[in-house]
Amino acid sequence: MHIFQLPMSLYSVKLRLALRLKGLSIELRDPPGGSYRSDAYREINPAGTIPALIDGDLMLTETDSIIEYLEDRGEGEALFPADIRQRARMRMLSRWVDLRLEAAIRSLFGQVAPAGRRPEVVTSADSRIGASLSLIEGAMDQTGPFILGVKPGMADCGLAACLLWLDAITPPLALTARPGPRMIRTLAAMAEDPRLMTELEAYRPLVAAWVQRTAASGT
Ligand SMILES: N[C@@H](CCC(=O)N[C@@H](CS)C(=O)NCC(=O)O)C(=O)O
Repeated sequence: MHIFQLPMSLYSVKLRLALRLKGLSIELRDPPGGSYRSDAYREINPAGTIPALIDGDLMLTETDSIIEYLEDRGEGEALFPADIRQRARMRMLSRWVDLRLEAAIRSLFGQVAPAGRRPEVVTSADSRIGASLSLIEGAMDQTGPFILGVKPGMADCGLAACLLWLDAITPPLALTARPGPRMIRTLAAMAEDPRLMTELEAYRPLVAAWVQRTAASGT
């Protein structure tokens, strides 16, 4: 079994966080040709996104599908609660993180370089980020510290990756959206989890360097 992924990719770090939490060591490979845009990678994964998991003749994309496959194999630490209603909520929250929060954050990647920046795009995304953070915050476990209670799960992996990116792009774009008290509590709990911190502290400088380089560029 192996995973095609790239060090800088947000969804790749989400999967790497899940692997760390599960305690699974699966070989990580760059896509052939070094890019998800290569023809060789398209032949393996017609969707062209990373990450992708290869297990024999099984090719899986979509980070949550990969995490759920590993979960269903029953290996490593569980990233879902036992109760089926809570499991469903874990999926719902993970989709909110991906489809709302991550999408709004991603829409700002092209705005980090000052030259092409459009203030109305930044303002609109900032407001969508704020709305997504509030939506997720309102559905989080009241006592936490993680999204659905005392253990970090699939949705926490996506949230950690998104909040790291949000933190990095906030200064150059002067964003106003901020995590609320439950998410701040989650960040504090993540900072005390060596499995998460090992991955996040390796990732943070990559993102910071990209933001610094891009914000200083003329394009
Ligand atoms: N819904 C996908 C999104 C994955 C995704 O967008 N990955 C980015 C890199 S972080 C990518 O492959 N972008 C290339 C593209 O969309 O063509 C997932 O959950 O895995």
